Amino acid sequence: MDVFRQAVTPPEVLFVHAPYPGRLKFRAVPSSMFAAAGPFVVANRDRQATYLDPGSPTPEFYAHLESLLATGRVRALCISTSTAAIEETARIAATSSLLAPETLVIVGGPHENDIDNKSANRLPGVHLSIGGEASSALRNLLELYLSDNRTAEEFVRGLHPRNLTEADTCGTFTVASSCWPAGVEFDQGPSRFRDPRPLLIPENYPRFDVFSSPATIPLMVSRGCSYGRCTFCAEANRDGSVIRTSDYEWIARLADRAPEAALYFQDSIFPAGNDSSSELLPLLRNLGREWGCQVYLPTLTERRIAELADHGCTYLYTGIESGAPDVLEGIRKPKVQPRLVAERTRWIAKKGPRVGLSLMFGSMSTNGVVLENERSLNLTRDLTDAVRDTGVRIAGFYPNVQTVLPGTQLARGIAAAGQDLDFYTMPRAPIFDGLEDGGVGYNFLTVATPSANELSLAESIVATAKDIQHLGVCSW
Ligand code: B12
Repeated sequence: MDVFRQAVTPPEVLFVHAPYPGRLKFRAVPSSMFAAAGPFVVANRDRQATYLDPGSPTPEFYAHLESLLATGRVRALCISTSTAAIEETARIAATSSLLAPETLVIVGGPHENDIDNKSANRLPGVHLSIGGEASSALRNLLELYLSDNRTAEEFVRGLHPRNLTEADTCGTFTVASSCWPAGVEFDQGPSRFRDPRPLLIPENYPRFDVFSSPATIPLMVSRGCSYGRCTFCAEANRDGSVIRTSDYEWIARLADRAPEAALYFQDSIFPAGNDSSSELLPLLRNLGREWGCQVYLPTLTERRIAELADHGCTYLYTGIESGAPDVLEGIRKPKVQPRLVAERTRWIAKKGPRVGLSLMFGSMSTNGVVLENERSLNLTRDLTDAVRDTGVRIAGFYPNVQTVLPGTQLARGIAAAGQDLDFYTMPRAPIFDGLEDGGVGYNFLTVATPSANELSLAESIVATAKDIQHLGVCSW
């Protein structure tokens, strides 16, 4: 595990985690970018590669970026972006082509994974974009480019898809080039880099205030989502689920790097199963740290809760979304019924871990019809009261507004219903700025011109969210 350092002086290869243009509630470690950069950075220790993770698109960030690019010393700029940050990505790429036209600009990350219309074909100044299991392709592209004397423009014009298969790439990924009409898909066999252990770690870990520890190490032991049916999430469409079955020893080494840190497993659903019980949990208990993970309530039995708590788990995070059965049905999470949520939180209450509960307001059916109404809002309020009545220790309720993301059933359904969503312009609904996943992107107010009813529903959502949130939000 190498330390990945933040950029102070201009590096040869600069990684940037594109900033979120709303009020970002969680900062953490930009783990997508760390995963993408790992193979290149570790195999090229003699080359200078550093990163920027500004969090928000502040003037200071852009001034720093400009000062690095203007030196002409940055040969490649690699941007990791979510869909929410896509306009900032466009700005970063445009800044680079203005100040450093010879710099190669590559884009990747969650947006590129899920979008059909690839970034290199849409954003001026982006030479290449890579989606999917991108890290080996990124390493090879960077190595090819850095060992070449041509400018970025010449390199990209001379690049042919077959150059990528000649190199030592692995995994399933897409590459799009500003010089090719569309993205090309590659399946280079099993990826060596699907192993969730990190190759790179940050200089410092942030604090996550659901834990009393001064720092928290975010990590994953699986890829993909084992439930994978929610209409609003694209994770099911990715790699499926891979679990390290026999080797968790790296977690102890990772924990040694930050002796006071808690551990937070940010897997979509923390994996259960024999190797988790016989290997991972004992290892975590032996570490003696606070730790937490994300769970899916319908599969969380009383025995499993006891097992997690007995092995030192102090925090469980889960999405309970709504108290209305028709909303739960419409987003394809029908099992997360209020009765089940109350039962499971009662079980958790008996064992002691704290819970973080995510709510999703303003849900739409897959053809874009708004399912939320005053009645469903009241049911959600009742649900949160029922949870409180169980006596479970609540770290926070996290209210979100449902945001349409590329690659989801929701996005496909809305497109099939005739609504054109362009995931390169992010509409704003400032009324939702205070929510977790809030004012940026397509939601029921921004997919089409909202009706008077929808505007008043938005106000009721904000009022309900404020009521529920009274316990305060914890943050990284
Ligand atoms: C940890 C996490 C965070 C962290 C770190 C962000 C990050 N992406 O690194 C924090 C807390 C900051 C965060 C914030 C947000 N997040 Co988040 N987050 C995650 C989470 C749980 C894990 C990410 C991860 O490490 N995955 C594992 C790695 C290995 O996979 P990967 O991310 O796909 O990365 C691979 C490729 O994308 C590629 N790649 C990544 N970067 C780059 C860069 C280049 C140049 C290249 C070529 C390739 C490349 O290589 C990697 C290895 O193959 C994912 C869900 C998930 N399970 O993935 C959501 C997820 C990425 N987040 C999501 C969202 C919506 C957000 C927020 C908008 C929420 C909000 N409103 O605040 C913000 C956006 C912040 C921002 N600046 O844009 C969505 C993104 C969907 C989308 N299409 O954009 C996801 C997918 C959750 C979901 N299913 O909805 N998040």
